[in-house]
Amino acid sequence: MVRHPGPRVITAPRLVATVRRAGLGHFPSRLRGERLTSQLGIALAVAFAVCFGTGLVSHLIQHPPDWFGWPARPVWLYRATQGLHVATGLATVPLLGAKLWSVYPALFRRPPVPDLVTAVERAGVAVLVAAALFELVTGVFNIALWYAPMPFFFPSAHYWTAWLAAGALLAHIGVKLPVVRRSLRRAARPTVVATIAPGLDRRGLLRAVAAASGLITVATVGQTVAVLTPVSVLAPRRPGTGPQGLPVNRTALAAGVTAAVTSSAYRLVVDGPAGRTALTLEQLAGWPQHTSDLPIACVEGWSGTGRWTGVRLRDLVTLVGGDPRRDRVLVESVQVGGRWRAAEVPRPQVADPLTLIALRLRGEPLHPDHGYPARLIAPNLPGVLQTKWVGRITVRGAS
Ligand SMILES: Nc1nc2c(c(=O)[nH]1)N[C@H]1C(S)=C(S)[C@@H](COP(=O)(O)O)O[C@H]1N2
Ligand SMILES: [Mo]
Repeated sequence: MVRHPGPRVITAPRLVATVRRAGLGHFPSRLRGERLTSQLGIALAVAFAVCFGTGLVSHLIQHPPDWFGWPARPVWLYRATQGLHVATGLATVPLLGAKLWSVYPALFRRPPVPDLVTAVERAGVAVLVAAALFELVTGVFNIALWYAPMPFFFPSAHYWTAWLAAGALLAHIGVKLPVVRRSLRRAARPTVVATIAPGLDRRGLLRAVAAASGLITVATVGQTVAVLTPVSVLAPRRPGTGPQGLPVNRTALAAGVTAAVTSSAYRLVVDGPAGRTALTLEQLAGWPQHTSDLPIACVEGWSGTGRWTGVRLRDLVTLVGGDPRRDRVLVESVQVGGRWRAAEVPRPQVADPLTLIALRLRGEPLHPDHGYPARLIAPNLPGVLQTKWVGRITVRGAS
């Protein structure tokens, strides 16, 4: 018969001796242990997997390889995946902090590197920690639109470091799986420390970490979940704020387009297999107008729905002899230079009746910062592909 071990009573001298033997003199917390580290590790692995998967989706939509297709419906899918990406990333901050706290005394173990295998494993952990911190910090900088501390192109650095973190994480899980299994199988053995006033226990710590993650989520997720907007005090961008009730990342002033879009010489040039046409605003407004309720969902995690009215993109494609179901369509801004001045619209979105070259938002002409006089709005696309201040549409036969 297996006897359940009773509570282990540790008297003061014994505790001191144990601590000395373990070389943990400066790290007296009783909370640390394999079980705590394992539980935090599992939570982190789940959060990381969700964050990695949703981030990968966002990357693939923006840089689609041949095998990748992204549907136009449901219209809110990208809003959900990217909201989740940013929310899980932010919720990970306290988890990662607690995990690092739970294991950092190992850095002071003597001898520091007992053997080659341990050395390799530690190097992997160092890569994992550095990559994870890099992802969190750069992600937060990007949400804050603070690019000064990032002397690199954020999306590329964030993307490639994610692969580094994923590889290091898989290796780490491979190494630690037996420890995790062992520590979770064994029933927690209650430890009573006679001389130290009982403070926070392991469960309490886990609850505190969960509460911190929850608090961060509630304080930020209102940037995309409208009902939580009032309590999301840390959300940098919120639906309902900004001109015509939608946030703005790049203003017309910042993009340097004001003169071009207010000029009477403005034309929307549509170029396709059957030739080229240049439409005035009046001509565009004379076309059949359609209305779509669609969100702008930024890679930064914020999103908001607008009621957009304008001309169907597929009608313009047909106008110049293109096939909306097969051709490739490039939508360009009048902007000179700038990262997001042009985007190729994925095929499902080109053909979708909801996809518009929008002229109006909530019944009014577009605000200059929302892309006056015309912008692309399409279902289930990242904001970066929803080109504002559109000046040219190019339709190329499917290659
Ligand atoms: N021409 C142009 N279009 C652009 C951008 C830009 O910098 N230039 N920014 C994009 C980004 S990152 C987002 S999230 C959406 C935001 O649209 P909004 O400002 O109308 O909310 O516009 C997109 N369209
Ligand atoms: Mo964006």
